Amino acid sequence: MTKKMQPLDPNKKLDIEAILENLEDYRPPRKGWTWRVVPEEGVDMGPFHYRDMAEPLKRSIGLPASKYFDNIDPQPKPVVTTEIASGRFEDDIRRMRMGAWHGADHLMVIRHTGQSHIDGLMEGTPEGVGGVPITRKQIRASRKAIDLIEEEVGRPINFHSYVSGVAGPEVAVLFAEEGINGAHQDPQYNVLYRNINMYRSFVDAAEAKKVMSSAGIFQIDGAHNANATAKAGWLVMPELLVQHGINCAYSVRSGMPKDLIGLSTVPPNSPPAPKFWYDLPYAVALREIFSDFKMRAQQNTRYIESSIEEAIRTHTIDTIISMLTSADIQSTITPDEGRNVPWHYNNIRGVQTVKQTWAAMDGLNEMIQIKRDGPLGDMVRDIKERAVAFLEEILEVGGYFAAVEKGFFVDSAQYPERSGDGIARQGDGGVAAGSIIERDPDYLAPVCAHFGDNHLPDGITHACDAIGGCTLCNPDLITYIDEFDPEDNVHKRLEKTWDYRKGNLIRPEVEWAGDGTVLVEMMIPENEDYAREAGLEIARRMGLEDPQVINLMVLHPAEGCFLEVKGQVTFDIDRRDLKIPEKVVLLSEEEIRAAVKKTNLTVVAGTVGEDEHSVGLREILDIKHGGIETYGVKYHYLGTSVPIEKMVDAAIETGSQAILISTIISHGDVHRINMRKLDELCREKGIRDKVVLIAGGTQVSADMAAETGMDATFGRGCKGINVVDAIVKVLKERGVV
Ligand code: Z98
Repeated sequence: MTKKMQPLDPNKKLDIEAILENLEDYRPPRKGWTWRVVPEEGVDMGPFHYRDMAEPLKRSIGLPASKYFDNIDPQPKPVVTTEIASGRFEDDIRRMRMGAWHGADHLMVIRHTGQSHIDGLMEGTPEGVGGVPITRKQIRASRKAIDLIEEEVGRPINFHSYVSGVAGPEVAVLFAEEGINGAHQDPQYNVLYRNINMYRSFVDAAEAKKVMSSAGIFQIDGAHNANATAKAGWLVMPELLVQHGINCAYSVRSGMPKDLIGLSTVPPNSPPAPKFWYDLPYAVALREIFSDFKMRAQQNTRYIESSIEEAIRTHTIDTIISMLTSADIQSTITPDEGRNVPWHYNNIRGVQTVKQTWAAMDGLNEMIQIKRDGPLGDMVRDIKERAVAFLEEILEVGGYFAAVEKGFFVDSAQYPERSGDGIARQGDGGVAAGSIIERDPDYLAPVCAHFGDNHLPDGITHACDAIGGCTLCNPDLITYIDEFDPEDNVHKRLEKTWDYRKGNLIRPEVEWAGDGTVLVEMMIPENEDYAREAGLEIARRMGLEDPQVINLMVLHPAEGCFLEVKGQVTFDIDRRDLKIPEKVVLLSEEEIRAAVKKTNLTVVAGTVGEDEHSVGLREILDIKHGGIETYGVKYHYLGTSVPIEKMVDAAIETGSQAILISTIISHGDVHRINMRKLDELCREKGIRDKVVLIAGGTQVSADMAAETGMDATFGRGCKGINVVDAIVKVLKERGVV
C-alpha cells in the first residue's frame, strides 16, 4: 500500500530524502493525460472577464504586474510545458515545483545523456558521464514529487518523457507502469537522428505506441527535429507535413486513439526574416490537414544561440501564431537552451512568456480573423501541394524506407528542390540492424497491450490471465530494483548537497544544488576581442571560478559590447550570520485612502540645512511616480535649504498633520542634528503630539527614528506609499483615525 505523504508546506523546501523513502511501495494515483478545464462562460478574475482562459490555480505566482490587479494569475487555455533538463532528477523536482507555481502543467523531462543511446533499461539512478538516465527509481521519485506538487497548486500535472532508442518499447512499458502522462514517440526520429535501424525502429514503434495507448499516454511526434537540424530549417515545411503525416497514420494503425496523438509543430522561421509570411501559412496548412489531431506548439529553437531576449521575443511571436491557430499545448523551451544546461529561473521565464502573451491576447480571435483568401490561401495551398508531391515521390521510389535510403529527409532545400544534403540511412545498417525476428504462426505472449498477432489460449480474452496478471494490470508484480552502485547513486549525490538543502549554508544555484553559478552582466567600452578578454579577467578578479562569456552583443564595433559572464563562487554564506530586517507590512491602499480622506491629510515638506537636492523629496511628493499625492495627501513644498524653524511654523500655519524633512548631503552628522532639532522644536512649541515627523535621505536609515525622535525615517528605495503608510500608522496609534 502506498503510504500517503503529508501535503507540502508552501513555506518549506521539498524534502527529497523523504520522497525517496519507501519508493518500492509507491504507486501513481492516476494515469493518463489531463487537459485544462476551460469554462465555456469564461473566467472572472479580479477586475477582468476572460473569454478563453482556463480555471486558475489554487496556489501560484502571477506575472510581476499582477500585484496591480489583485494578484490574479490568469491561466492560458492550452497546457503549458516546461522542459526540465538539468540531468539530475533530485534537482529537477525542485525545478518542477517552481515551474508548477508559475503555471506549468506539463513537465517534460529530457535527460541530457541522450536517452536513445542506451540500448536497455537501467536500474537505480546512476549519473554516469552525462546525467541520470531514464530509470524506474528516478521516474517514481519524480512522479511522487509531482503528485504532491499538483496537490499543492491544485491542478493535475502531466509528467512527460521520451520513448526513443532501441529500448523504446521497454521504456514505454516502464512509463505505463509508473504513471507517465505524455511522451515523444516517433520512429523517424530514431532513424534520422539516432541512426537506429529503420525496420527495427518502426517495429518497436508499433509496440511502444500500443503500450502508450493502453495507459492513456499522450504522444508527441518528432517532426520538428527536421526544422531544428536542417541547414535552412525554414525551407523544410513540406517535409514537416510529410513526417507528421507518416507518424499520425502509423500511430492510428498501431491502435492509438487520435486524441492521444499530438503533432510537434514549430513555426519554422525566425526574425529577422519576415516570419509570419512563412509561419502563418505553414501553421494554417497544418491545422487544416491534421484537424483530427492535437497540436503541441513549441517555439523555434533552430536559430536560438545566446541572447535570452532574442529567444523570448521569438517565443512571444510564436505564441501569437499558436493562439491564431489554436494550439492545444504550448511548449516552452528555456531561453538559455542555446548556451548552457537550462537554468531554473529560465524555465520560469519561458512559462511567463506564454502566460503574458496568452492573457494579453485573450478574446483576440473574436475580434480579428485570419484572412483566408489572398496570399495566405495561395501559400497554404502551395505548401500542401508540395507535401503531397513529396509523398507521391516516396511511393514512386518504392516507399518510405527506400526514400530514407535516398536521403529524402532533412534536405535543406524546399521540396521539390533538393540540396542533396539530406540524412541517408541504409536499410541493413544502423544500430540493431538485423535484429528483427519474425513471429511464429502460433506466436503467443501472455501480456497486455502487446501489438500484433497473438494466439491466446482458448477461453482467455485478457492476455495476462494466462499467467496470473501482468505488471500493467497489477503493479504489485513490478520488480523494483534499487541502486547497484555504492558510489554513483542519488544518496551519495544528496549527501554532498545536504548543507545547502537542509543545513545552514547558502550558495547560488542555477543547474544543480550547490553549483555556485552566478551570471554577471557588464558593458565593456572596447571592441569585441578586448571586451571578451576583459570580461573574463574582471570575473576572475571578482573571485569567480571558471568564468565563461556566454553572450556577447556588440553595441558598436569600437564603442563597446554588452557581456554576460558566468562563473562559480566558491564560498558559502551561513544563514545564521544573516540579519533579516523586520518586514514592514503596509496598510492596504483602501485603508490608507480612507484615512487620508477622513483627516484631510496635509503635510509640509522641504529639504533642510544647506541642501539644494530636492529630486528625491519631490518624487516622494508628486503624483507622477507614486508620491503621497497619489493617495490624496495635500502638501506644501517649502523648497530647499529650509531652516527647521520655518518648517515647524509652516506646519502650524497650514494646520498640517505631518512634517517631512529631507537631507541628502550630510557633513558632520548634520542629518541627525536636524532631525533631533525638529523633534525638540515641536516639543518646545507644544505640538509634538499633533504632528508626525518623518525624515529621509540617502544617509538616513530606518533605525535612526528612535535615536533622533522622529516617528519614521527612510533611506534609499523609499516610495510615497511608505511615507503615507507611516503617517497613517502614527495617526492610528494616536487614535486620530
Ligand atoms: C522537444 N525540445 O521536442 P533522446 N524522441 C523525439 C524527440 O524529439 C526527442 C527525443 C526522443 C525538444 C526536445 N527532442 C528534443 C521525437 C528530443 C529524446 O535521443 O532520447 O535524448 O531524445 O520538446
